[in-house]
Amino acid sequence: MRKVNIIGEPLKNIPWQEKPGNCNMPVWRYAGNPIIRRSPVPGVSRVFNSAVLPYDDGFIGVFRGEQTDGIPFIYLGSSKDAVNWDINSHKILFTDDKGEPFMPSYAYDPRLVKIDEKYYIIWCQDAYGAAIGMAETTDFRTFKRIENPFLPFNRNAVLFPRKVGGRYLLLSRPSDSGHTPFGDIFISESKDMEYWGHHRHVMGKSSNWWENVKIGAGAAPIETNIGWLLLYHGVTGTCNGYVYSMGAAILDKNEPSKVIARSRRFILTPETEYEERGFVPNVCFPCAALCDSDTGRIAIYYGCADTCVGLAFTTVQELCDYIMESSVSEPGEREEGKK
Ligand code: BMA
Repeated sequence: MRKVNIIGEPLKNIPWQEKPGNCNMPVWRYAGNPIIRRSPVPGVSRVFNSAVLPYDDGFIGVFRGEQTDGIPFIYLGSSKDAVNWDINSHKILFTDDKGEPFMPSYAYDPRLVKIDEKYYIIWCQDAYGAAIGMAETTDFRTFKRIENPFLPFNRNAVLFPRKVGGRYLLLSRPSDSGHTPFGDIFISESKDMEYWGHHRHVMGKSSNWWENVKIGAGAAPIETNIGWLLLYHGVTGTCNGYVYSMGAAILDKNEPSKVIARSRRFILTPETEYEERGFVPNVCFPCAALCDSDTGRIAIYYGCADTCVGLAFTTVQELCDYIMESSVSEPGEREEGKK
């Protein structure tokens, strides 16, 4: 198999555990999971689909917190080791560009991406229907909302960590206002992070049974020498409801609407008690990944059963080998995605 490297910064203090000898999957769980359990702060009953990044000499994160009135918001958290987290008991105060409070009525499934010296939070909120919200910060003290990129209905948006061809890139998943029984991943471009266009189809639900209902982008794509490594969720339907597994694909480096390879098999599926049992059973929902370019290690953060946060590990080589071994292309995937 071809040698695969992460293109990016080293991260010496990435959390890590070696793969257990009895594991035959490319992704393995942290033995101390879940890393965030129920009711971590007063007023919040569950923290799950959440995103983290290195910051100063430790880590910072944005956490989906389900308040005790059932409404989700985004909370800030920090950690020295990316495993043990202190989560603020106040939700993040978003402002408009004059510094006045500008809060959505709810906010969930945040992603966190650093581009140059700015950090962007991207989430789902109400804007006359389920839509994508966005804010920027440089210091994690003030959080300025920027224009919502799209009309409703849309969810699961995540930025690429750098411009490609001089444009910011955003993956998203057009949806409906409910539990969306369909959904493909699209990519859009912007010169200024305000006006978005050149929308292209990246990939859709597939003929693989574990992802035959809908898919949605998870972590910010990871740059490698062979393309962008995308972690996403794939959903199937059962007589007891949806099951969310994790999938992975490699997108073309310069034209990421083209899929180079896509794993036919899931990389992680609900198996443990904290993934199979909770507020919504059978959900593994990735929202972030830390990576170390020196060792190729990747630490994946994922929501478990809409109840808690799990951590899992892989290496870029092992995951890309797994993707390429079983790669399938659905019709049109290798194309630009323009009609
Ligand atoms: C999706 C989103 C996620 C959630 C998942 C499973 O539609 O709302 O936040 O984890 O459903 O309930």
